[in-house]
Amino acid sequence: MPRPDSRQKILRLFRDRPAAYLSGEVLSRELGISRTAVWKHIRALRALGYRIDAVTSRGYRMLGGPETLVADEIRSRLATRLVGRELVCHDQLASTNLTAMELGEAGAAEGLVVIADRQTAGKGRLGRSWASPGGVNLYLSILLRPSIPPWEVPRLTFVSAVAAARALQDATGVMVEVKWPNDLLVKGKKIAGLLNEMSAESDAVHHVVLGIGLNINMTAGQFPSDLRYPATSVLLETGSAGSRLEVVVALLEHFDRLYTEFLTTGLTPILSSWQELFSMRGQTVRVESGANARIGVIVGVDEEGALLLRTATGEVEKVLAGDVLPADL
Ligand code: BT5
Repeated sequence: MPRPDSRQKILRLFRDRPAAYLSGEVLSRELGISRTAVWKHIRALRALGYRIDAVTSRGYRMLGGPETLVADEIRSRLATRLVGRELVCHDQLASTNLTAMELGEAGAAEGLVVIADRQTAGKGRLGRSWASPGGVNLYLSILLRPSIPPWEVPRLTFVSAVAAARALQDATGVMVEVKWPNDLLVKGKKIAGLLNEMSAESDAVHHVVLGIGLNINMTAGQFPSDLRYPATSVLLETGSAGSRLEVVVALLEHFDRLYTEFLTTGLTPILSSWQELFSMRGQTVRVESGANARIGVIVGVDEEGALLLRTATGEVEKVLAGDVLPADL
């Protein structure tokens, strides 16, 4: 079983001899472990995003550490109309949604993107929390000022879900499914969560913040032990590190196009893309909405994005908000 402290020693040896090749033999002698164990550590470090070159007969060479997200670098890659024209990256925030809501209150422009390397109080829905360790995942929020009534704001979740699904597919090859209303899943495990928040009066929206959390290089040990739902990351699904930079660029570009489409044509085309990623029809589930829980079979999603559930009475109920859980939970 490879030990993490050996990993630290390997990193130190690479740091002491930048650009040099270190043979498997030297590493195994310095660490007092077998060459197979050295290789396992190299594989584990690569999985964490370290770029390590291996050349037969010469050994290993460190090319660079895990990516840091830098605002200028992201912006220079973006060809968006609106989203990310203003973009800030922080090492640490309590929650990107909280910061984006505050900036929205202070008058920041539509399209502002707030990114954090780690969150100390990452938010899920309904007061739940979002595990947000540093260096591995994407935590970002997009500030929008759409001219739509407050009751249509939940529709924007479909825009971010489709954008995030396409970004994961393009940048990492991971194919996702959507779970109503705000999750992306890979083989039934949650890889991303979405959280909309808004500031509005009874019939006018001041601003909306769409929060997107994508698990890119999170390892099994970094997930909380009390997850409501099984979870995964790109690393766990593919065995290799995903590029946060490539995912964020793809995400903002897809989002920019889909949001423009939403404003000009409405929800229909986006919802039909979303429906193609939705495979829960026919499943018997338990839907919790506040204190209210009902069991039923998923019939589909209507044209406004409400979940249609056939309950034991045979009636089809329309659910506007809630959590979908396996029926036996
Ligand atoms: C969500 O809530 O899925 C919305 C998550 C939104 C996170 C983003 S990150 C950027 C932005 N800034 C924020 O502060 N938030 C947004 P919900 O459906 O309530 O799911 C939360 C539940 O998912 C928790 O109660 C855990 O059981 C589980 N969970 C927590 N962290 C997770 C993670 N990293 N991956 C998968 N599941 C997680």
